[in-house]
Amino acid sequence: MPLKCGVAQRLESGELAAETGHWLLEIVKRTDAYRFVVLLERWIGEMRRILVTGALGQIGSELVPALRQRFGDDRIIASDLGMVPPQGPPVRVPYEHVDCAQPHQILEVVRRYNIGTIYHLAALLSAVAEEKPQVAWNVNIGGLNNVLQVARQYGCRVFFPSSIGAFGPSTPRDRTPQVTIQRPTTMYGVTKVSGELLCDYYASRFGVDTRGLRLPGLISHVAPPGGGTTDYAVDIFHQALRYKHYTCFLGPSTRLDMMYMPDAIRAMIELMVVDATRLRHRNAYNVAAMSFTPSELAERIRWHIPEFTIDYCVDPVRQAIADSWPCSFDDTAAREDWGWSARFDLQAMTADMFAQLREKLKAPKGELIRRWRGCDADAKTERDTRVEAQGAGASRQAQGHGQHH
Ligand code: NAD
Ligand code: AKB
Repeated sequence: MPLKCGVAQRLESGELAAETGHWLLEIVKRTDAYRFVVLLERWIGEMRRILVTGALGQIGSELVPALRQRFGDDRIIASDLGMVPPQGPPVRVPYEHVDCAQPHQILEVVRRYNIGTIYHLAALLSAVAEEKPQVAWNVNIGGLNNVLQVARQYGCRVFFPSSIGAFGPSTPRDRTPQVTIQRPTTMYGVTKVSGELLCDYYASRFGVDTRGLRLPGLISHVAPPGGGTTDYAVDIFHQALRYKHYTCFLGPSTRLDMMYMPDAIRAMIELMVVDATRLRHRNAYNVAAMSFTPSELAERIRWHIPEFTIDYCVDPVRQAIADSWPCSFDDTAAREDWGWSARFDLQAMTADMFAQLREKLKAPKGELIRRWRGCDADAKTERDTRVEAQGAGASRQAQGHGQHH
């Protein structure tokens, strides 16, 4: 049975007052005993393992190796819908099947591995969520609620990835402030705002250490995106290398906030290790890196592939989603509170994407897939099966919609 944490937080939130009596709480808080509890708890927390849900997705495929590098292989438990653990040489990450819609599965893994921190990535992205709003609600909010319940019970810290999708058409679109109007018009956005609020609620009501980021669209070369509105900014690189041409499903002047994956991964880990007293906003911090339109990205791609061409076949569903999202974030709060600063702008990201993808094209196929997944080839097959099971096949349908016209 793992040692139950969260004593300091439960003291802070007043939850323990009922159990201990207010007079005892006051004595503890006024003496070194309180400081001791906080330090002991931090130490215990650092010893406990880290669970990543939705670990086979675009973010998880890079977050898991980054966490492994920082905290050690055996401290990171990857989980996703796939039943089969990643195979192949070498299996360095423990892997578990965890469907976040099933509370007992989360509970069992948290208990068995003595989990102290959960990076909760499992979700349906914007385009898929619009195709399957009911499933999206169940996974994005039901799953988060289950994770928070277990976190409360076992004193786990929780990372929640919100998104530019948490905003809507009535939000200021340029330099979107940290605190502003949040009236999204998509199911994805509804689940992201609700998720931010739910995490805040668990922090203030039950003392769960929840933290979150509002991530822009992410560009990466390790794993493919999972069915979002910003996926074009990844697809375009692959098509540029293969065909020197891309048909974009968003219009040429659709400006969106974007970020390169290495910056996003660093932001997640930095936020989770910073001293909680520095955080004025928990759920969730705006983080920004770059902002561009498809035609500006195409222009930058021509620096590397001069003959590259782009045309447009707008997908009305994803265009409407993009038109309701911010063009750029104001991330002053993240900079001030925990020293956030992006390292990749459009120029640096484009150069690195081409360097990485060209390197991969040289690699033998098996090696390529292994690197692409960050662990092994079988995981990809497994993920594909699972994505279809989730109804995320709609993602591919949505992705293909614009590209094959
Ligand atoms: P993804 O679609 O690539 O991966 C999500 C993973 O969750 C998949 O591997 C899927 O199998 C898994 N999953 C789905 N339902 C599940 C369930 N019931 N139980 C367990 N696992 C389940 O998504 P991603 O891009 O890696 O995004 C991860 C998180 O970050 C999501 O919450 C997303 O909203 C958020 N986010 C992503 C971006 C981005 O551009 N990628 C931007 C902002 C926020
Ligand atoms: C999506 O487009 O759905 C995601 C996101 C920005 O949240 N990439």
